[in-house]
Amino acid sequence: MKIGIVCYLTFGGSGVVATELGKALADKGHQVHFITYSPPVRLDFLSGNLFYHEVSVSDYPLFEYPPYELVLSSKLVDVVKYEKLDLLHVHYAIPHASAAYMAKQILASQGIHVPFITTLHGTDITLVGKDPSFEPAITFAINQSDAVTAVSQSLKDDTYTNFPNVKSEIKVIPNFICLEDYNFQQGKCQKKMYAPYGEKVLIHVSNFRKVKRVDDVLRVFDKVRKEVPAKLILVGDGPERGNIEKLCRELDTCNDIKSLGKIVNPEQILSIADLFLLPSETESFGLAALEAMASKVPVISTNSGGLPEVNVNGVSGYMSNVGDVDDMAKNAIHILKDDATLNQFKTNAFRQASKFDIAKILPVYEELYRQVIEKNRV
Ligand code: GMT
Repeated sequence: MKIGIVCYLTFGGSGVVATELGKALADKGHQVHFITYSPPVRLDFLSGNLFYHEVSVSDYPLFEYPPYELVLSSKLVDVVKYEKLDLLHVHYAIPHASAAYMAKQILASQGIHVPFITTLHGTDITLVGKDPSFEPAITFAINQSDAVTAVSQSLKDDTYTNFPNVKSEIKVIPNFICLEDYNFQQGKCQKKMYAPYGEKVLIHVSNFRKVKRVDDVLRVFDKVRKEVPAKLILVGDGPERGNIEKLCRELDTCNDIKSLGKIVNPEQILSIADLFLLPSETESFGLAALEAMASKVPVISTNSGGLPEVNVNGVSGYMSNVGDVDDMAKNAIHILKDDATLNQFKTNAFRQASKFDIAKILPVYEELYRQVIEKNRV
């Protein structure tokens, strides 16, 4: 198949899922064309089957807000036509689904019929998309999609709740990891750099937005280190960074925290961690938690959104109510305080992650692509 993928190029989240999916499809012999405004961060190579098409946005001074959606539509028309794509798969509804719809209409007016699939990822539905100013456009674009997928059952339910006029059937296809990529031996020397006296290593990876509640990460860590010698590694960057630096001074924890900033492939640093903290307000799925589990790192998370579909309470980690830092700290201490318990949770976390191996999820996408292309032919 010849597939066009539209996504954001961001660290974490939808951009990573889209890129890893594209790479895996190319590996299986499909031709994959990424159509974005800059190369996606995890698109670290372009094999014979992988292509990248840049969407250039005009900075004409009249445009206070450059019309990205229009240039994206035009680029989609161009790529579909000249690369003879069978299908477009857009990740994150805003504005990718409406751009794909417009491209589809323009192409239809020229006698070219290309279907598009929209994958809903989370904040496009639960935060940004909930804004009433987006509602009619998102509802329309979802309803016009030839197929719609959501990364969890929770996100599917949220879509029908937040967008009551969405009539499309939404298929749940969970996020995935390539388990083989996480086969790092724990680097003892590297671990010693962060935890020289054998302290336990806690880790948090996110885009440091408010929804991630990174302040709770620090509060949990502060309680844990009073019971178990521990260090905290923060990976990622974003708007909350300044507040977090202030809070670590207030809590007097800065000496035990290392901030590494953005890391394209977190597998290596995850491999030296003992526990992952994800106290988010909401997560449609929690790909960062799954990546941790694939690295044999148990997860302390909240129980909101799709997290219970990923983290199994008492097995791969624990879940608490949003903001309940006492409960999170209590659970973290339980996991960390003796090595036998920690090793059991590590084994369980990996076993749970293996249910989301790409080898299981990729065929589901391929089958959906085939069905949509077939339906478009008749
Ligand atoms: O908030 C983020 O991490 C980014 C966002 C995105 O769409 O790029 O992430 C959402 O999509 C991820 C991939 O499907 C999910 O794993 C995240 O849970 C989800 N984030 C939220 O729902 C807050």
